[in-house]
Amino acid sequence: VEASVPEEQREAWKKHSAKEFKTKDQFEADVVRHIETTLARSLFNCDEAAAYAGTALALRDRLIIEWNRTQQQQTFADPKRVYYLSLEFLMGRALDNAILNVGMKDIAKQGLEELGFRMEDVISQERDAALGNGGLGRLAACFLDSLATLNYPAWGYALRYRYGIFRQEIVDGYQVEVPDYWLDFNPWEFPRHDVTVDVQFYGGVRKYTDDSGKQLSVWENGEIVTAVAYDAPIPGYGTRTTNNLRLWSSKASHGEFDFTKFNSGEYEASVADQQRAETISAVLYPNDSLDRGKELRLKQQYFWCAASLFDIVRRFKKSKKAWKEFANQVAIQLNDTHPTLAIPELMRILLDQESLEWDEAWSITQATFGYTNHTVMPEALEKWSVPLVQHLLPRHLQIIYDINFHFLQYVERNFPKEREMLSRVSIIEESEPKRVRMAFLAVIGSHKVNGVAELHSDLVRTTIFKDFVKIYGPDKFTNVTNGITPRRWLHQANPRLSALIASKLGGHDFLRDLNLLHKVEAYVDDEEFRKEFRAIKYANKVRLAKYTKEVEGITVNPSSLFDIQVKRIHEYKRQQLNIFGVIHRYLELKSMSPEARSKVQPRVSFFGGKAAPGYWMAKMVIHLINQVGKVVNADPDIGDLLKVVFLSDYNVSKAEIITPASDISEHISTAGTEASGTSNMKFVLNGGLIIGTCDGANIEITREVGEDNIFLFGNLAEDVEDLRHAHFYGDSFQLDPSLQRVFDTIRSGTFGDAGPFSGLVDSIVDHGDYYLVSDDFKSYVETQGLIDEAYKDQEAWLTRTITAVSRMGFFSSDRCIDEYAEMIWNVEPLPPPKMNGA
Ligand code: NBG
Repeated sequence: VEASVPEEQREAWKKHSAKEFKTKDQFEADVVRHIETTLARSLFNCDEAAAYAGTALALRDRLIIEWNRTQQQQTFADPKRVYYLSLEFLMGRALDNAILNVGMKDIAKQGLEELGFRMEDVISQERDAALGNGGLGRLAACFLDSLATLNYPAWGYALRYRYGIFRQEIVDGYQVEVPDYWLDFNPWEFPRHDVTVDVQFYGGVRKYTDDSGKQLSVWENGEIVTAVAYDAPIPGYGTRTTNNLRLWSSKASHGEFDFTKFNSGEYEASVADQQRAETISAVLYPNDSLDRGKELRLKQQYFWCAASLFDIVRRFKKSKKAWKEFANQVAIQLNDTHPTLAIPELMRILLDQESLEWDEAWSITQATFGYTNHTVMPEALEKWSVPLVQHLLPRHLQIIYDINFHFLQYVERNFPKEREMLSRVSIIEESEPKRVRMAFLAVIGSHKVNGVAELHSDLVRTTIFKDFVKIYGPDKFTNVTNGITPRRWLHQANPRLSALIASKLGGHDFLRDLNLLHKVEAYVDDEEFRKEFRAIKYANKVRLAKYTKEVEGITVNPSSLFDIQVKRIHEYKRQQLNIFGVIHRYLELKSMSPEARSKVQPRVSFFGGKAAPGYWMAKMVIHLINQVGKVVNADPDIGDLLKVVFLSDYNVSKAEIITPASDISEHISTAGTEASGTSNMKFVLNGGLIIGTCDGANIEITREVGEDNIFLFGNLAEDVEDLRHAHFYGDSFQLDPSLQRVFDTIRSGTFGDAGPFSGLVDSIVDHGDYYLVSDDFKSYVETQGLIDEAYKDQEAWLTRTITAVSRMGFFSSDRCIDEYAEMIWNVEPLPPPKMNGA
């Protein structure tokens, strides 16, 4: 690697090279310098926002030093790197995490105090980087944290959406979407105006013969949009390794506006191109587990894949290695099917630009990619219409057809007696119009395919990719159960619990090796430990109660049982089952004698989550929750016995307040529909128990914590198909009387105009109850009853929660990353960079 500064001048560079703050004084000096110079403010006009900005910039300086060194180190060592392609990274706030990961928590806290600010207030000034919908995007964020912490040379690639996921406001009990202007101030990104890639759309394909007589194709005469890189540092915990997240932003290829058009008076046309180009990276599609097949979305996917692959190939080519080395240097993980176009794009580069033969290009491609599937639900599996792909990406469509041709030939040769299999596994669905099945393309173009929890991976093998298991053999398909980073989801969200554990385990090593938590079990009978554990849970509930009062205006009693369901609103996640259960509870309370009521366990039912803007049913669930809350919370008969709270605008930073405050959290999807879930792990790790179905990672959580420490209910995945069938073809559809009573109450107008709720009720009563709410209602309600009883024995409850926490070591995302590294990527950690004087 060549240095740009000659040997003789390097001394001066070394002498003045940027230094990181080490002491409280130096930290304060950096904060004040940034406030006074970078922000042009002073101690006379420094509000909390300015204090946040100054602190963030001081921390950022430190991160940059480590980041530069890490990148230099990686360039010199040139190890195999991992590239994690994800359209979503739900990062949340960065400052708190950065302070923690560089080990400066105490210094920053004291330093800020000396400057007149409270750390919590400063931290809460930051806007979430909300570049994701839900679990899939948050998983990607946890993975980045683990990759850096474990010193893997890894980059994330995504889009720099100008607007993150919308902000949710609740108006008259309905969800209203408001734009999220998260980029107004973002100190965590670095525009790299020198790192750009021109990406082509439309145009046509020309065939030609080169000098050696070889037939080649070239894609040309398309429209060019430029991708500009924005980089964000990702610090590992307790290590100098600071990895990179590269976000692409789109702009017109000819710059701000077209002067020729401007000069000839076409003012609007001159900026129109710019606007059209910028639209590509403008918005994150707010659909969770639903494919809408929109052209702009396909544009986004290709824009991001093309820019990222160009960048990856450019980096590889610098090393001057032969192409056959590519897959020894590069592992690309496809986070769901969103980046599947990277497969034909790599083929295009290898065939059309590097003139490789098909077979060699294909074996490099397959060896490079791994694909993670995150759902088996048909409505979420992406399929792009062939005419759309033809129009936007004509060369890629040819390549996809060629891939399919080779693949089907292989299948035909190996399974000559199974001709019907050909149409089942073809990448092209013979529909009207024809469609490209992206999941099939991802399977065919990757060397490994994984699901995200054991049950899910089994379903992947036995349902959607059954034929492919037969074709490729079982080894291509594997499982990596999801995990969460304990840095954010224990230490940051629940500092007091983290401190308590550290006090017993002799330090914070468990944050790097979560299996050490098993040692906590030895304290399950230790009175002093129990007392503090209980006090922490109570304090976290008080914190959520305070938040609920301040933000939602609802008073809740922190001594009540806190029952929480926060996640995207979706019929398969069954918030409707929960709210019907709440209505049932309300009706039971109303019909009780005062004497009976006095024995009831008081409870607060918290809900939170966004509905996709076009998802009517999900929006009506939100409305019903709010309407029920209005009635129940104001009912003088009920008082503290039941409160219903909808926490608006659920996001990562709110999850950090909500998660540690649960007694019970709900993970109650129809069996077989929730691939894994990750919030289930977060709640248990923070000392809450679960009510859940036998679905996703709930099953492995049960295996780890023990059946006594979780509340399972409901039908099993293997029975779902029969139950659905029976709804349609069985004798008459019998509703449980208590569910019937819930529906009668809704229809009677008890919770306001029943009109909006008719769809919800009808989907169960008249339209086959696809999500089996009626089948699971009774066991759900009974299990909630068991929870009420169990909670009354506070000592036994405490024992269960402590035991469960101590057994959660398996669910660290560090474990996931080591599994991916070994089974799928074949990459090794690289020792962290050495720092000046370190
Ligand atoms: C989601 C699943 C969750 C899972 C996350 C992360 C999609 C398509 N899938 O159950 O619904 O935890 O992925 O794997 O968003």
